[in-house]
Amino acid sequence: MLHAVTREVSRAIVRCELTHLARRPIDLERARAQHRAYERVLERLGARVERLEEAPELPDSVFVEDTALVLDEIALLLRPGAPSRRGETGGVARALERHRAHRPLARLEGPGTVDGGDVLRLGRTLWVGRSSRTDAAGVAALAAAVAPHGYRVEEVAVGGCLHLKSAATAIADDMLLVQPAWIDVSRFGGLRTVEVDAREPYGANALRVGDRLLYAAAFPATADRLRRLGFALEPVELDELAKAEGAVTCCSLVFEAPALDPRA
Ligand code: CIR
Repeated sequence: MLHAVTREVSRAIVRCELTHLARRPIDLERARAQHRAYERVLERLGARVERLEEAPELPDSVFVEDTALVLDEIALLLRPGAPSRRGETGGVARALERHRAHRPLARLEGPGTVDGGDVLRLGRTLWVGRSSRTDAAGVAALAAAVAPHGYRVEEVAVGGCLHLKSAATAIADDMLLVQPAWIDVSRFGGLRTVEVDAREPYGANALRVGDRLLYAAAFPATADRLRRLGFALEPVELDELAKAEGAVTCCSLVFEAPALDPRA
């Protein structure tokens, strides 16, 4: 079955990390309501949502994507690039532990760093962004961890945005939604690409669940472009979390695994 791990928005989100945005007030209740609506969309699409409890001292802990990489064969706890975020992995580890029978849980050891927002999976290839959060040692450690499971790592330089997945996400098995200002799109070789509308520079982040795309309502022109290409969109409002530099993929870890035994 499809699982989605999420985490309640921390009351400390007002102290979140910011790299490319100026700080603006974040309305905690509004952020939480939008986050719940996002979870409901995941549920409607068939996911069993497991929301981890709030971490009041970890401002960015709602962005669970950055803490782990969950593949069919292995789950890997990552080492986020921002020191303020390293404590987030503990809670996520406990959630993933429960799926341990299905796949081993490993940990990316330092000194390298990788944020999950920099890891874009397409089949057996992991495209990994070299960003302000993910360094060369992290990419090498990640490549070594996944190689025995048949995954190849390809590095992509990222500039001007936080993560690779701010600039490119998969919208089909062989197609990416991209923001060419922040990555060299030719790096993706034979893959087909759809560009964001120029008025919507942050519009390249979509979360693919089955045959649908969770997509922020803030980007209507790009949404129209995707619909005209035949994509079925599930609009989500995430503008409060966008002030914390979060987008749709950041707020969940979505993976297939057997249903958990309710007695476990
Ligand atoms: C951070 O700077 O780490 C958070 N404020 C935003 C993280 C967003 N995560 C993601 O795109 N995967």
